[in-house]
Amino acid sequence: MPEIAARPYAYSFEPTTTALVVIDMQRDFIERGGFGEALGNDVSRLAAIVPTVRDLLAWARAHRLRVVHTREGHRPDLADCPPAKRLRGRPSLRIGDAGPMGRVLVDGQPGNDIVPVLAPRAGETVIVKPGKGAFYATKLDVLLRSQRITHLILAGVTTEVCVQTTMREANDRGYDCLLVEDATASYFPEFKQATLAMVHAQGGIVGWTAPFAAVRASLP
Ligand code: C5J
Repeated sequence: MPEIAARPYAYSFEPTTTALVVIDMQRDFIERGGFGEALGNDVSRLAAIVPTVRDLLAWARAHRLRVVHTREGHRPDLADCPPAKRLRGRPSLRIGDAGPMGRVLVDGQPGNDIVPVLAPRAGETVIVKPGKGAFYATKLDVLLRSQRITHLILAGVTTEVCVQTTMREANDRGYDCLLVEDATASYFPEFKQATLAMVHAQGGIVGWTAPFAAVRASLP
């Protein structure tokens, strides 16, 4: 069985039962003028991982791993966006408001699209999720189980919010999860580092982490 040189120890996986899950690499978080910037963040930190995520996708496709993309997106009527989410803070744009890339975090709007270079291909799964975790209020678990997926390799943004939440949800559901260290980013570098440490502390309490080079080396 292939092995990835990971922290806290080697991660074994079978390509036929492993999916790459790319979290929320959407324009709203990564491009200027979107929700990420409206919250006061420097989006260049997130844009910096796009080439690595592109290479990770190419690796997964070449080795026929299943590929899942997620987008954080709400219904146009915002019925799936509770006030506890919409009304927090004092951003210049709230979820559902019209911005330079259409309505913020609304499914079907230009800003909700995945950045073009990482666009899903035919046959890949796209999960539109109203929460931070990709398992909450979606069919992700059913889809993965019907495809006999037991292992998840995760990438995307932001490390400590939607990526970490998804990884914890997945681990509680019995999936063995590995987070690709240089294919995930946060607006706060210290939060990213803390999240990586939290994942692989205590013998891998949430899962494993490894750089993309180690992932690629496991299946040349
Ligand atoms: C956030 C995400 N940060 N994809 N979403 O609100 O992490």
